[in-house]
Amino acid sequence: MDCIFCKIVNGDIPSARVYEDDDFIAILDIRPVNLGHTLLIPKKHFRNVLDTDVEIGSKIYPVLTKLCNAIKDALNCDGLNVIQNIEAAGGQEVFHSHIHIIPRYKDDGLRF
Ligand code: DGP
Repeated sequence: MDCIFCKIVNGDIPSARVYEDDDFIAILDIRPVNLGHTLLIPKKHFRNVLDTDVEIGSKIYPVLTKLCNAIKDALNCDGLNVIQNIEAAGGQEVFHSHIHIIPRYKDDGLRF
């Protein structure tokens, strides 16, 4: 399958990997909207939350909690956004499920 995130998961394309377990990787976004913008990516190929299987879905929240706390501690940010863009109309460009974790800083001016 010609999927850029499958290639990143498999190590065929380099990435700045900040987390890995049996089911997920987290990498730094190549087009960060803020310092520390991270993508949480299931290793298994899904399109987005609409077709994520129950087993992987049930594992996402604990990983998100771990990553959000680690990012907040490492960067001393004031808050975060956790976002999934779903389908082209929702802004999805890469059709392998992923969750954006975006550190937020007081008065950083970002609007979503
Ligand atoms: P979305 O619009 O939600 O599908 O976001 C896709 C994100 O993936 C976008 O913020 C840029 C990022 N991205 C695309 N290609 C690559 C890549 O090759 N490496 C990394 N690290 N990020 C990528």
